[in-house]
Amino acid sequence: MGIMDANFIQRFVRMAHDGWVQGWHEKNGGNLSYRMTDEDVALIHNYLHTDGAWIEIGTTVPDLAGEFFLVTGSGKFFRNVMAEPDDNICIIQVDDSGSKYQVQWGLVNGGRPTSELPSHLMNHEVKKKVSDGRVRVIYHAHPANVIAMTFVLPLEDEVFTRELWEMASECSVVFPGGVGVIPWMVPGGRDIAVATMERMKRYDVAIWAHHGMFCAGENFDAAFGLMHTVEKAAEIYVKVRSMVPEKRQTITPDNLRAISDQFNVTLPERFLYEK
Ligand code: 2HA
Ligand code: ZN
Repeated sequence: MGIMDANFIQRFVRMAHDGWVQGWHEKNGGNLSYRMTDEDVALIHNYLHTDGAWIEIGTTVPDLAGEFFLVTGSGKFFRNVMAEPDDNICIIQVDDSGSKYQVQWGLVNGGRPTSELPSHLMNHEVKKKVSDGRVRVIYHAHPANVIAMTFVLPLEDEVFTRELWEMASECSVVFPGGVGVIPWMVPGGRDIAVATMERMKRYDVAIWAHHGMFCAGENFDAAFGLMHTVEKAAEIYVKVRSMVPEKRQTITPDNLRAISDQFNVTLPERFLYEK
């Protein structure tokens, strides 16, 4: 078996390509990470090199000590992941203190893991905890319609959640917990990582104003599907607002309550306010 035959690598590569095809990854935009299972590690163990440097993460993630992640590379293009995976993605391990990482496979022509590694790992740490270990995928993309919304709406969780839920019947079922919104911040560092991690305690979606979106999922399909659903709702929002200043009719709070009964999801009342 070659390392590229491993199912988790194939799914990672396919998702990166799917995101590129959607138009969410201009140039080196966006990044993807997957927290590997013990079985994944055992499967590809012979391909790992443990002689590289241990490098500061830029934050500490003690609850991820010793864990392995498959991640995209900094400055690498999603467009190239499928053609040359070992040049564009890598496997890293977090050290015992949770403050450093080592590249153990990939990035064969040099480079580093994603510039958003602090956000990815802090999101993984909090999601691992609140999901009892089920959430394994963190995905960051630059979808245009969600970004456009952050120029016209107040940057409040309640406002974004409600507008997105109103845009299609499936939305409140796909992200019943709602979405978090973060004001514009400098990308790449610990501050934006902390702000994102705070939202991820509650939500599976964090929108970065004038930048993009983070989604968390138990597997690749869940994380990609969430990104896709939120961005589709945002696209409908942009189309509606492009046609008329105000909606003529919409999905009402009572309609949303009826959906929650039918589909057995709990929609927090704070999103169902009267306008
Ligand atoms: O270039 O998306 O946020 C990668 C990014 C940084
Ligand atoms: Zn970005």
